[in-house]
Amino acid sequence: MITIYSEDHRLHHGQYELIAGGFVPPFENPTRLDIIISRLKEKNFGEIKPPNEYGLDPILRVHTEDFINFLRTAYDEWYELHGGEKDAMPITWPTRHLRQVVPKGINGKLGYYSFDAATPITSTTWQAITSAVNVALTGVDLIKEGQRAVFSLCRPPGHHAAKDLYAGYCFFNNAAIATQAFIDKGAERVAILDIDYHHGNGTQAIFYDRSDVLFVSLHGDPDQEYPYFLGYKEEIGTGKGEGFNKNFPMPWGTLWPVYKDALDQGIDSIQNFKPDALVVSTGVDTFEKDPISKFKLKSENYLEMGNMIESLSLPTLFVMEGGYAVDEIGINTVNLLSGFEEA
Ligand code: Q9C
Ligand code: ZN
Repeated sequence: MITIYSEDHRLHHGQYELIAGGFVPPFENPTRLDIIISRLKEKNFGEIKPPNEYGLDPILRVHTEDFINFLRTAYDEWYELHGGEKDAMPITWPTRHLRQVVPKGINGKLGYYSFDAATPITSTTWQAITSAVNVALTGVDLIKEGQRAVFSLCRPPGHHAAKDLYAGYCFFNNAAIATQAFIDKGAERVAILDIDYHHGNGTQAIFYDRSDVLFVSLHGDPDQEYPYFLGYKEEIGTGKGEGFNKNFPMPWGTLWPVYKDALDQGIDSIQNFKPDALVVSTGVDTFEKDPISKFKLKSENYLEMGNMIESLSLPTLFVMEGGYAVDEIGINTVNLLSGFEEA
């Protein structure tokens, strides 16, 4: 399987995220991809290629122009107000009983366009997030050219980002942009299987009223787990999209047998949808030793997971999302891809 990868991911490296009442160095950091790349090489997994350049047009198919412009200029506006010592971070959000206005100043805009304080914007975040999109889109093109499967190894991740909202370490929704690109290049239907530990709230929101994209997500129950305010079972889509959104929330402590049963059901619904392509939002934060997550999957379970995904016999684009147990992130990610290849 070909991997698409750009060193530009390093340009997003925040100083802090807020977690459990304190600021700590971000769990989402460049080391994650270093470990995955070294495992891919160790296993001789396949060619590693740089991305092509696609510009902003494919991003505009998913995100709003004002949001894109905000992300492009946010750090400079922050710098003007606060100087360069700290990364740009919101601390106030337009929740209930407040207005959804776009304030002119950067502090207000950071709150308007985000929903957490885990997602710092640095002076070079923009270069990293546009390169991550290029990594995802290059995967789409390789599949259009006939590859059965491609691994788009991007960071920062994307599935928490909605059309005009960032958070959860995510800015542009790489998987959603890739999905829309498949459709714009001729696919009638595309399925997204989101196996990151956290609910893909951004991806769900982007495609919620659409019947040409089936979104299936397996994740920690939002009653307990981030992002808390989306990802419940009863969210099935709206309007024409009714029936094309499927959530499988599972409790803390979930082990492989329960997870596998949900994955079987998710795979069945993808099969019935008869898509032209599959995008896998690939998180390995379901791993038992993940430092911020509470499922209990083991390294060998990812082999079986890849095997099960392959059984759909679909052109498949793996787009990297989360996974923070850096010691095993390479083993688990490459197990997933090997399970697919060796099926
Ligand atoms: N205790 C991804 O995996 N912090 N994002 C949650 C909950 C944010 C995870 C804290 C987690 C975001 C792509
Ligand atoms: Zn996650």
